Amino acid sequence: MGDLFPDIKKIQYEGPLSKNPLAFREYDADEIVAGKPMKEHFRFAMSWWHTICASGSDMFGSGTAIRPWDREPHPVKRAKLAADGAFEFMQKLGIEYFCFHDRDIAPEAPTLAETNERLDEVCGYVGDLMKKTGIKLLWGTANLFSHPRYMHGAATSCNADVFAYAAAQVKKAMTLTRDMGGVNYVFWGGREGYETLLNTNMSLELDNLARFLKMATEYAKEIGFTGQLLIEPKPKEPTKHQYDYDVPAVLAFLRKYGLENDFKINLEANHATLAGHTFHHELHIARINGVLGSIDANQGDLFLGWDTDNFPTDVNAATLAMLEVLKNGGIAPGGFNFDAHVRRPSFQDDDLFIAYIVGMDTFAKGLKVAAKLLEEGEIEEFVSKRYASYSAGIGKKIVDGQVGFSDLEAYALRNDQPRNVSGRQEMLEAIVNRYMLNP
Ligand code: XLS
Ligand code: NI
Ligand code: NI
Repeated sequence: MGDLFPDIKKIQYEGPLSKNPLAFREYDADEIVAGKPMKEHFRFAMSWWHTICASGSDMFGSGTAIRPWDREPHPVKRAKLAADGAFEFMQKLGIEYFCFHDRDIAPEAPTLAETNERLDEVCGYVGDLMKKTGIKLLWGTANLFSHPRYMHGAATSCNADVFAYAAAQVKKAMTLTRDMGGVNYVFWGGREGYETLLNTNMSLELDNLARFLKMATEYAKEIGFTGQLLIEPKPKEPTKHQYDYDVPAVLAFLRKYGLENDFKINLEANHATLAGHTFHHELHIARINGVLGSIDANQGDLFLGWDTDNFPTDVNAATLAMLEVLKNGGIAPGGFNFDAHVRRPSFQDDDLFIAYIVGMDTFAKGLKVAAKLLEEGEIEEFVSKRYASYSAGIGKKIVDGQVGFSDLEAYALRNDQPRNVSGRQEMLEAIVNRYMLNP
């Protein structure tokens, strides 16, 4: 283990009553819950951009955090030192995966060829650290949104030269992801959307986005990259309207262009809330459509209304999310990537550790509560009773396709006072609370 965070020791599990901010209270990596160790349920990952690169800068001011590697002026040396820091950080937290954008790991150089050389050098270095530590790559991706060339979008740019540049960037990022043994590759359409329809040919932009993704699937096959391809929905920010708005929009897009067998979905909690949904809702839709691929674990500040990417601390939301993950039979080969950054005033290095600990603890608690809820089955039993009318009589005939409108009219004329019973929402919420508060 390195010594860029000399004051932090390996984080230990100390049990729910520990007052030590640098200890786990709920996450005990090897504890068996619902048949497997906690760490296998989650496959927690560190986000390179928010953890290693983020400085706390915002629209109104420059960064507040200076990390140990920021003092190194040479860009490639700094990138390698940052990689040392990243692996020390993950080892101390017991995190076994990471995720990165091409531009997080090595900064852009004056030309594409030089940038690629830099990437090769730093990724080679990271690859050695992976071998040494056993830490793995959950997913790679390409940053197609920060550089000014992407002002009009990448695959949906009005400028075909930019489309080509974006393709070159994804080609390189996917090749590196394969070389580093990555098990997923993510497409978040950073600027794939529009600001005003007055200057936008939406029909061409969407066709081009599909062409781009099709080429990506072909290239993956060509190079033998067998990882899962993921699309990450987000409704807005940075553009006013992003095409991959939410799970239903992505599903409709994939089906329209015949791409539905090639992609699954990487769901981020804060993107769900930006779209006006709960995280639970988006996870549920993805699961029942068989496309729940991976998770970007974070939480939005609902009073601010943008992608605040807070660390997740809401145990109730985590419990509902874990219900979906368990019902999905797990999330592998996906995982839980902390797409979250510390608040601007939380600028000290130990804040990074504390933030990851609370995120991991929140999901660990959610997992335990969800596992218990499913084991006892009170909610499942309620739901199955609620729909019992479809298991016999007229309901069964509807489900089996044995009746049409005329049969149903005849039935309704005979039974013209349907009787309903309560949906019991408050009772069900109380049940969730009972499991959450009395383990
Ligand atoms: C930004 C996205 C981004 C993706 C990866 O809002 O969440 O971080 O996860 O490009
Ligand atoms: Ni994300
Ligand atoms: Ni986000």
